[in-house]
Amino acid sequence: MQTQNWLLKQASLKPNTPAVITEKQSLTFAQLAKLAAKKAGQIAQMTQKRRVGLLGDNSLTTYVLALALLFSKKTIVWLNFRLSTAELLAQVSDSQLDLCLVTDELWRSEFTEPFIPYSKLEASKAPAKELMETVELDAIASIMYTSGTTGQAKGVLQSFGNHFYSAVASALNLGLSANDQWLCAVPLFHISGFSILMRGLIYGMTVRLVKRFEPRSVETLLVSEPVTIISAVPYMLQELLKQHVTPYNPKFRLVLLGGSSAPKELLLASKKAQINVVQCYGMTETCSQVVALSSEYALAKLGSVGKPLFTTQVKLAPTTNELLLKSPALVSGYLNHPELFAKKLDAGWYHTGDVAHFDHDGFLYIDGRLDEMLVSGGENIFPQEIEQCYRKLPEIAEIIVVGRPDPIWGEVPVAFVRGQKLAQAALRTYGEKYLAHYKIPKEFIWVKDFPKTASGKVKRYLLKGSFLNE
Ligand code: S0N
Ligand code: MG
Ligand code: MG
Repeated sequence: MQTQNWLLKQASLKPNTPAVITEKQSLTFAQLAKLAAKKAGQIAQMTQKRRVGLLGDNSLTTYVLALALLFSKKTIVWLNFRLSTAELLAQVSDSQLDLCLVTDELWRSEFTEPFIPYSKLEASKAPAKELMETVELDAIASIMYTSGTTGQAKGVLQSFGNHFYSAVASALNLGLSANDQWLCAVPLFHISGFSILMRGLIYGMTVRLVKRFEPRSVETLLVSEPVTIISAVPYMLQELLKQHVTPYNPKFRLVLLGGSSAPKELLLASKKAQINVVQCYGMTETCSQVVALSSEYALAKLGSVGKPLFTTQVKLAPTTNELLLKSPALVSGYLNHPELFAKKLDAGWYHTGDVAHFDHDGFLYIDGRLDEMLVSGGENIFPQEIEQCYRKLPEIAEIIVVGRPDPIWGEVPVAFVRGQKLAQAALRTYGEKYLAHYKIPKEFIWVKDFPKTASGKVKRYLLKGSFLNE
């Protein structure tokens, strides 16, 4: 199935409407289409391949490059700039990139081909390339990597159709007005951020883009600009609340809060500050939210993530209570690993790995995970990945990583280790070579032995539970 090119469509319907506003610049849909065509020409001169990597911050250039790729028959491979170079190289290799565009400010001395700084692309004199007239809904628009229990990151294949249905479901849920303006302070390389770009195109809505999340400048924008919605993870809302004094602008409607479970105190504090919060639940594999709690129920159903959006079906697996879902926004697979995705599907029902329950009114509550995943500041962390990395050290005989509750990040990884004692700093330095900063255990705790089951499996819950008595 085809639709018209969303960017060209908005450029013809609303040529003079601001499509994206940054701290320094504002571009209409018509201007954005023209710039995207210019970048598409420059990119075409550098690679024939379908997949192109983007390692960018939330700058206007990243935004334009994303559109150039989307609408010139390329697939964006989004890369997280907080990852280590080793992790990035593994993703570049998995997606077989021969071009990966990097914001100059994020350039690392160890980068060689296929990494190219934005400035080098900009210097190219290639002619503009006409953007595609139509988009195939089944075509892969973007790839985002997620880790898992295997310790190996997998590229999630997000189609245009997945993004389209996701945007439509969000609009049906949150309502949409001609005045809406969505503030994007979440990273474009996560679906929380990229889905805002997609919604902007599909709704013809202005997106206000901020380069990095700085609580003070975001607060200023919420107060003084006609922003109506902001997407946030709990860490961000908490930081915003810390210095919230002036009411947000009168058009402000809501904070769309997702990425992990939200502490009840945070929801109560938001209510007290008269900030409307819509809690939501979604993942990279569902191209953003698939379940959401409308703000009228925010207090009555405190802690619930709400009800499935219009196009989503959910149910619980018998005995495990794992949340299963179906949605047209659910992706069709992982790059190079169809078998890993197939394992998560059962008669079309996707196994989320989240354990959940419904209350008598049909509201959904997430109770935990079936696997060991933890979430730090909106970043998913799989202990197995960290354990595999540290197990390579000859001094470490056994290591188990668990999440410890943290007042700032929600949870942080902490390691229990058996073996020859090493300095905390040396262990951190070792980890930095291989892992993103936020994955490196905040503390290494030396133990003589691990609590184990009769079959020799470590009782992780006991290690996790040890933090509760602190
Ligand atoms: C929270 C963020 C912004 C924090 O980053 P910040 O402040 O820019 O940090 P830096 O200045 O780079 O570094 C300062 C120190 O902090 C450490 N650090 C940074 N991030 C983390 C982290 N996550 N955990 C622990 N530590 C962190 C740095 O290492 C540095 O340390 P020192 O000082 O020691 O050097 C940033 O982490 C961030 O952007 N997080 C959000 C990511 C996100 O968006 N996650 C959501 C992913 N999920 C989804 O996309 C699916 C759900 C979804 O779609 C959704 C989610 C939310 C809202 C809406 C939706 C939707 O459905 O639409
Ligand atoms: Mg910062
Ligand atoms: Mg070892």
